[in-house]
Parts: sequence; C-alpha cells; structure tokens
Amino acid sequence: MKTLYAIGILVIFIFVSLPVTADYPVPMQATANGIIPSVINQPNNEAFSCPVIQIPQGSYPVGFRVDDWIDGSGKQTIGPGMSKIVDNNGVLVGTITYTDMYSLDNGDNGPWAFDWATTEGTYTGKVTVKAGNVDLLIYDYSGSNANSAGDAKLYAPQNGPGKWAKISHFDFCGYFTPKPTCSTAHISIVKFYDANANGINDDGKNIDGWKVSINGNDAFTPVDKETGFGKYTVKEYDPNQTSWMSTTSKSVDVNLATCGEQKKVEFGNLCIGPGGGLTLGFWSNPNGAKLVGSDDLAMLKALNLKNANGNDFDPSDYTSMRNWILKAQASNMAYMLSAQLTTMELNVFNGKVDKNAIIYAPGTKSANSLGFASITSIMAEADSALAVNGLTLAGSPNRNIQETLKNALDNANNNINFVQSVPCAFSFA
Ligand SMILES: [Ca+2]
Ligand SMILES: [Ca+2]
Ligand SMILES: [Ca+2]
Repeated sequence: MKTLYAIGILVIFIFVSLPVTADYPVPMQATANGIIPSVINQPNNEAFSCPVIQIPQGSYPVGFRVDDWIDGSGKQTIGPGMSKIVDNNGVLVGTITYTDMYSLDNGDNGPWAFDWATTEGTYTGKVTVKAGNVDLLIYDYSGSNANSAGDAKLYAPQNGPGKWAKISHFDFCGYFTPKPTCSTAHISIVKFYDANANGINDDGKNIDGWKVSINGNDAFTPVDKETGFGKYTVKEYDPNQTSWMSTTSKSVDVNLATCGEQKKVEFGNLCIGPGGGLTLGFWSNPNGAKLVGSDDLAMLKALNLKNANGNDFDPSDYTSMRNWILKAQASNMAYMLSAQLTTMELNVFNGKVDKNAIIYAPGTKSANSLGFASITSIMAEADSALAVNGLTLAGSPNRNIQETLKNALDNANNNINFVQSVPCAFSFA
C-alpha cells in the first residue's frame, strides 16, 4: 500500500492572494507533537477551494518547510526552492503528496503525519487540508510552531475511529500570521549638527535634507518610515564638501524584532573651517606689531616658550619676539611648538579667537574620543609639554606629541580646523 502512495508527485507550492471572510469549524485535540485535527467529512467537496480567511494587513516573510520521507530511509527536507513561500499577506496554497508523509507506527496503518515547520520566526497560523483520492476530507489545523527545531507534525485526517484516510495527496491552503504582527515597526533617521563635537544630539540643531539610505534605498532627513520588522542597514552619505566630518558611525545596523518597535538612528556631523585665527606671519608684520604691548609680552613671558637649543625664551620686547618667531624651525620641535603656541596665545589675548572654540586636534591628550578639544585646553597642554621637555630633537620620545600639538595649533592659526557653530553648505553627488 505504501508503494502505491510512493508514486512521486512533485510537491508544488503556489502562492496566491485570497480575499477575506469565511469561517471554518476547528475541532482539534492537542498531542505531545502537535495537534491532531478532528476530521470534518465534506463528501461533496470535490471542488475544493481554499476557504476565505481573515488575513492581517502587512508584509510578512513566511517560510514553510515540509520534510520528505519518500525514500523510507529517513526524512529529507524539501529544499527552500520548493517549499519556501514568501508572500505579502500570509496566504499560502499548495499540494503535498502522500509520499511526503510517514507512518508513525512504522507500518502501513498510520497514523500518518508529515513534519512541518516555519522557518522564519514563530508564527501562529492555520492550514486547511484536503485529503484526496478515496476520501475527501478537510480539516483545519491551527497552532503555533517554533522555528525549524519545533518540527511539529501535521497529521493525516482520520476517516472514522481508528481508520486513517487512504489518500494520495493533501491540498492545503492557509495562512501564517507572524507573531507579532508588526505593521507599526519603523525607523526614523535624524541628522544633527554636532556643534559641541561630542557625538551626541544635544545641540538642538537638526539638519534636514541630508542624504541617507535604508538597505540601499535613498532618502533625505528627516526620515520616519514604516518598515515592518526585520534587519536594516542605515547609512549616511558624505557630502561633496570635504569640510564635513562625521561624529557618529556612518553605518548603523538596526534590528526591528518586536511588534511596534521604533528605532531612531541619529547621525552627527560637523564642519570645520575658520575661527578668527591669525598667522605667525601676521604677528610678525606691522599690523600685528600694533597689537603687541607690554601686557602681551608679560603674558608670553609667563609661558614655557623655548628657543632652538631648548632654553627658555622670555621676550623682552616686540622685536626680540618677532626675530625669535620668524626663525622658528622644527629641528627642536619644542621651538616650533613655542612659535605656534605664541601665535595662538596672541590670537586669544587680543580677542581674535574665542578660547572656548573647539578645534579638531586628534592625538592630543586634550582631545575627546572624536579628536576634538577646546583652544584653551590645547594651549594649556602645549605649555605643559614645553615645561617638561624643552629640547625635542629627532628621536626624542617626547617629540611626537609636541608635533601633534604644533599641528593642531598651526591648523587653527590658519583657520582650518575650527568646529563651525552652524552647519556649512552641503550637497550630494
Ligand atoms: Ca553634540
Ligand atoms: Ca595686545
Ligand atoms: Ca617663560
């Protein structure tokens, strides 16, 4: 008898969308392995069609797996290409042959069952089965089934007490309702101007119109998108203008796993540029000279400025300061750092640069994790470095940090690395 049923009929799954309504009696009893549905005899139901089922709105990935016992030696899972159904409203329709089933008592008497499992998460659902050939039997199966490991069995209908249906195949249609239904899950994307360069949206300056993407689909901030649940990669684009920097990761993975879950992605950016800096050249030309008085010189003397051989340099007048600063070179890095520090100290002392301004100063001790520090902290760090290491020739272990500080001050004196207080212009390719 088994061989009779073993005539291979290809398992075919067809996806269709069905309209809504209808009701079905659903008697059933629970077992350890699943639920054995009771049989509903519907002898005049040759023209079987799927009942119309209430289907929740939404888009769900539904995987359905049937284990194939056709060779009698053990089950083989019918491959995803044959058995996996993905649709947009949960309806699935298909045919499974009797040869896909197996006898639970290893004989020909049944009960007969096939294993099924949803493959993407836990679903509740209903499968309506028609047993063909001798008897036309229809039953509903309802229940929940865990992921593939759940491996619950769907049983052949019983044609009266103790009699298992002689059937050639099952037709089934049904639907799986993802649990939870997540039509409200969504992603929002905010772009903020990170004026205080701390990587946190605490600046009150959101930026509209910044180009971003969700799983490769472009959008512009602000974004508030219903996505359903799933995994998403949210990215921001770099603008054409190279003065912009990111203060947050430019790619964020978002996993919406819970019904109604809402995730916000915040991208922080800032742009750098001028901050009122005047150069070493300015402070050694006549315009600069007019601004340097005894108070400026006293301020400079209090610093730990060094000359070429590592000795203290305390300017007695403008001319000596000018000669010293124009001859500055980096053989002794402490000398060059002293010159750039002097330049910035004069900028701040004369009201050209705000001491609280933030600059990009990566590698300095003052910098936060993103590489930004205030002018005042960089000046203090530079002066402290000069106090302990006045001679930092090539090979000196203290030379590198002094060069890093020198570069940060040099860039600021040249108006390159100040964090701008408001967003710069931006455009995208
Ligand atoms: Ca911030
Ligand atoms: Ca002055
Ligand atoms: Ca001094």
